[in-house]
Amino acid sequence: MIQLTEAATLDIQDEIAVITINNPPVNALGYPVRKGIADGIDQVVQNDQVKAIVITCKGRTFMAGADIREFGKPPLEPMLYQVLETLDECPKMTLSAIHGTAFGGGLETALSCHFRIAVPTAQFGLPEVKLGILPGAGGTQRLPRVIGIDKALKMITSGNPIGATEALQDGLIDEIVEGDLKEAGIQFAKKVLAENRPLIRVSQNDEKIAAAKGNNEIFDHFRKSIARKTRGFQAPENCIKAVEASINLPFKEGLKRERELFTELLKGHQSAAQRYVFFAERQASKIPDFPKDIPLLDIKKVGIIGGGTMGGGIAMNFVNAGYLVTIIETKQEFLNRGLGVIKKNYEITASKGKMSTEDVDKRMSLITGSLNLKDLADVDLVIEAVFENMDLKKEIFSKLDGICKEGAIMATNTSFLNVNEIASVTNRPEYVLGLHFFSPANVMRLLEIVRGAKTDKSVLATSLSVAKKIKKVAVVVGVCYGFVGNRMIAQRGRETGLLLLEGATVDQIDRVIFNFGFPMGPFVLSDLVGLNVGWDDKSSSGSTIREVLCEAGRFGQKNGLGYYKYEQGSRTPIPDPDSLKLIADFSAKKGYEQREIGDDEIIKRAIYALINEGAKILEEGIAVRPSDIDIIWINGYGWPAYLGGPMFYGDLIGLDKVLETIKQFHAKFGDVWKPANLLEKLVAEGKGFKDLT
Ligand code: 3H9
Repeated sequence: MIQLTEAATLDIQDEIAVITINNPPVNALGYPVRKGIADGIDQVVQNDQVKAIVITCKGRTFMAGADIREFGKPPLEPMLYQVLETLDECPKMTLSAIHGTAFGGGLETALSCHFRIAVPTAQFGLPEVKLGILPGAGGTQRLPRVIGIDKALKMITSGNPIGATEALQDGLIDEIVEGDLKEAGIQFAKKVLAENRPLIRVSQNDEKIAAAKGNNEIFDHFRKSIARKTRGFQAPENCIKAVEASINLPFKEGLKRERELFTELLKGHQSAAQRYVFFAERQASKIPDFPKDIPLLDIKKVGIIGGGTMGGGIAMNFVNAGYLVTIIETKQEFLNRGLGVIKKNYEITASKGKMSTEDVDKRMSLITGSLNLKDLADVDLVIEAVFENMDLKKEIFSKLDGICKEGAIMATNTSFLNVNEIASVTNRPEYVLGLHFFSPANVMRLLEIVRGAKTDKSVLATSLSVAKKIKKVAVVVGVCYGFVGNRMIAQRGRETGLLLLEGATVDQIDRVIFNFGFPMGPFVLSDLVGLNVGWDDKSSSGSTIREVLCEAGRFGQKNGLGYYKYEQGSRTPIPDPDSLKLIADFSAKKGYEQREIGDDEIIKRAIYALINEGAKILEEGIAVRPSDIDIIWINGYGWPAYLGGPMFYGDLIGLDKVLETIKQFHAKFGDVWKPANLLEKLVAEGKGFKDLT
C-alpha cells in the first residue's frame, strides 16, 4: 500500500487500484485529499498493469464536499475542478464506491467517474446552495447529463439529498451493493472489464439534456415555482443559470460559466453569512469547559403535560423520533381534542404522500393519553407545556417531584418565566431545566435549552443529545426574562409599536421588515397569532395599541379584523382605515406628534434594538457566544440566513456605525436605547462580535 498523502492511500491488487480517502470527520476534499486523488491517478495511469481505479472512503462517509474551511483562503493547487478534469479524462476505468453522504464536491467526484455503486443507506446531494454557493466543480454540468434537467434543477436549487433507491432509478448510480464496499467495488470493476463494457464519460453524454436544448420555458417555469421559497437568496438564481449553461454551451464552456457564477457567489456577503451559519449551528451544541465524555441519561419514555397546540407539537417531535410519549391533560375532552389534532396533522402529511397510512397508525400507537399526573412515574423526561402562570407551574413541579422516578429530567416549556424559581419547589433542582420549543413546535427547528443555576451537566448534555435526535437546533441559554429570543423580540416589538405612534403606518413597517428578509412583518404576524392571545377583557384598560384593538373587537385574522382587515376565507391583509384611526387616536391621546418616518429609520430602530440587546445578553452571559444568538434568530424568528443573524449583521454594517446610531437614538428616545457596555468596548477596541467567537 502506498501512502499518497496523509489523507489518501493507493492499494494495487492485480489489475485494480484502490484509492482510499481517510480525512475525518467527513472526508472533506481539503488539499491532502485532492492531492492524494490527483497523485493516485497519475501513478495508476503510468502503471500498465492496472486497468481500473476504485475510489472509496474510510470512516462514516464518502467525501461530504469541499472543505468549507478553505473557502476565502489562498487556493492550494490542485484545485478540485482540476482533479476532476484529470479523473474525467482518465483513460482507465474509474469507479466511486459510496457510503454515507456523497455531498457537494464528493458527488462531483463520483460524477466524474465512469461508474458509481453505493450501499443502500447512501445519500447523494449537492447542498452548496445552502452555503450560498453552487456546485463549482462540474456538478451543475454533469448532474443534468445524468439525471435530466428537471431533477437536477430541483436537487441543485434545494440542496436536498436523495437516497440510494431513487439514485438507482434516476441512473445516478449503477448498482446498490451489500457487504464490504471496497470488495464490492473491486468485483464491480472486474465485471465491467470482463464484459468489456464501454466507459461512460458523463461529460460526453448529452442524451438526457438533448430534449431541453433551446427550451428556455423550462427554466422560466422553474424560476417561478421556487420564487417564493428562495426570495432574497442569490445562490438559487446562479444555480439555475449554471444549469442553463449545461444545455446551451459545450461541456467545457459550461464549466467555465459555472466557475464564473460560483466565484461571483463566493465573493458575496450572502455566502459568507451562510457558511458562518453552517459552522455556528454546529458550534451551538458545544458548551465551553464541558467534558466530552460526560455520562448521558437514558431517555426512552417522555411525558408531556398539556395537550394543546404546544404540547401536541412537542409530542409529535418525540413520536417522529420513535420515543414513547404520554400526554397528560386535565379533561378527557381536551385530551381527545389534542390527540385528534395530532392524528389529523399526520393524516395531512400522509395525504401529501410524505408518509404511509401505516406510519400514521404506528406513530399514533406510540402515544398514550392520561388524565393522571401519576402516570408519569416511569418517564425519563417530562416536559410541562401548560400556560404561562408561575403558580400553576410551581404546583405542577412540586407534584412531579413526588411522582417522577429518580434521575428523570423535569423540563418546563416556559417562554419567559424564571426556571430557577420553578426548580426551587423541587428537591432536585439539578434535574430541572427549560426546554423552550417554538410554535408550531413540530415545524420550527429551534430549541432554547435553558440552563438553570443548579442544572446538572449530565442533564444538560442529555438534553442536547435528545435535541439532536428529534432534529432540533439546540442553543443553550441562561435564565432571564424571555431568555434570548423573546427578550430580544420584545425590543423590536417596543420599537415597531412606537414607530406606529410616531406616524409610520402598519403596512409600511410590515413591508420594510418583510423586504429586509423576514417571512412577514410584526403586525401581520400578530394578526396571525391572534391579538387576544393572553388578553383579558376584564383587566384591559386601553393602555396599549393591542388593548385598544382588542377592546374594539379586533382579534386578528381569526375574526377578520386586527391591525388589518381580511375578507372572509382570505389570509391577505388589507390596510384598514378603521384600525389606523384607532392607532392615530391612541397616539394623539398619548401626546405623540405624528411625523413622516423613512424606511431607513424603521430598519435601524427595529434591527439595532436587537443588536444592542444581543450585546447586553452576551455581557450578562445569558448566551454563550454571538453566533448562538444568530442561530436562535434564524431558526426561531425567521431572520434571513443570507444576513447571518443580528450579531453577524452588526459586524457587516460595522459596529462603529451601529453604535453611533444607537447613541443618537439614546439622546432622542431615552434610556431604552442605552448602548450596551460590550458594544462600546468592542468599538473602542476596533473589534466586532466575530472576535468574541
Ligand atoms: C462544495 O463541495 C463546493 C464544491 O462544489 C466546489 C468547490 C470548488 N467542510 O454536520 P456534522 C465538519 S461545498 C469542512 O456535525 P453529521 C463539521 O463542521 C460543501 N468541515 O456531522 C463538524 O465539525 P466539528 C458541500 C465540515 O454527521 C464535523 O465535520 N457539502 C464539512 O451530523 C461533523 O459534521 C456540504 O455542504 C465540510 N464540507 O453530518 C456538506 N462538513 O465536529 C456539509 C462537515 O468541528 N456537511 N464538516 O463541529 C454536512 O451536511 C454534514 O456535515 C454531514 C454529516 C451530513 C456530512
